[in-house]
Amino acid sequence: MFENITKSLIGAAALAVIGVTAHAADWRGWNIHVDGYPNTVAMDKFAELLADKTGGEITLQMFHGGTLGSQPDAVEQVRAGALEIGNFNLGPIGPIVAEANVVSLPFIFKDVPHMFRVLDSEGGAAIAAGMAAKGLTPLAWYDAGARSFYNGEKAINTPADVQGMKVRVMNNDLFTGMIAQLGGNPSPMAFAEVYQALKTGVVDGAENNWPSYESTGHFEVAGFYSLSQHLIIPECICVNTDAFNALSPEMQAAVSEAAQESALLQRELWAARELASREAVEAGGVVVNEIADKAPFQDAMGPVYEAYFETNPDLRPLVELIQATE
Ligand code: BDP
Repeated sequence: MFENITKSLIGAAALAVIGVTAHAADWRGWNIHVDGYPNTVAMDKFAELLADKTGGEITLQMFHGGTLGSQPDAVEQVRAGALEIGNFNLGPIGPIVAEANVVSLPFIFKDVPHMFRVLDSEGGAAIAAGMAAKGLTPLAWYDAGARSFYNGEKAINTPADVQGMKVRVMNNDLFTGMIAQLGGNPSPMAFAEVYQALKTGVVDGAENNWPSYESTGHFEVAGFYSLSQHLIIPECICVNTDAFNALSPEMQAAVSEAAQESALLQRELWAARELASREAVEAGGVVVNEIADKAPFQDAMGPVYEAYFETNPDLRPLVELIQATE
């Protein structure tokens, strides 16, 4: 028996040694969303494709539901290499990467196809380079639709309706500025805390896309959804820059390919989930309000843009490039 144990220990040690040499990496990944959410399914697919395309040399263990911490914390963990992979919204990355913050300027994109055209061109390359330089290399872009306002009290039709309202936003000065310009009181808060905050009246409202409004149950406690569509922000599969740069060119190509394929799947799932989530919340009694004239919301954003240009004078051409992109 002792001999058997010794043998198997030696076997395990030998395997471990082989494992170290055969394995390029064992990665860990962060995602904030619940099971069945498009991003969750697509990140699991990414893990599967990664193993396939690298012949098992790179494995990825995904941690969903934000179990490894809030998004701003996870962004720092990936930058520091404590985690290798994250599915991040570019909103919370903006405070770290000035170039990436352009996508968080309210109403910068006409619609989601416009956003992807920008990401696939020179503008996207500038954003990606800025991110890589700060430790977050984007491998592919996910769709996160458009974000709109919701609350438990009333439909929002004009900026005056936001007056005095306490509105939860993601962590980014552009978003606090946006709410302040509409006359509301911005409240930056972690995603996981928003449900309770809405329920207990710590905040009056929040803003998000259809799938997150539905999957979090926010619609149960904030039943007026008004289609302001003020933010269209992409998401990334991001990898720690050093971990990616340490790979051979072949491995890097395999990782990128896996991410691209995952993104194609995510975008397909996203389109279906947007419709399904809207239907589900409507069936749950949500009042959906189309805003007839969004111009007053857009016009109110002048000072948000000016503040951005003041801090980042060199990024004005990038903003203009995006606005000029058809
Ligand atoms: C969702 C994003 C997620 C954000 C969340 C939020 O997919 O990354 O953390 O919004 O509002 O739409 O915090």
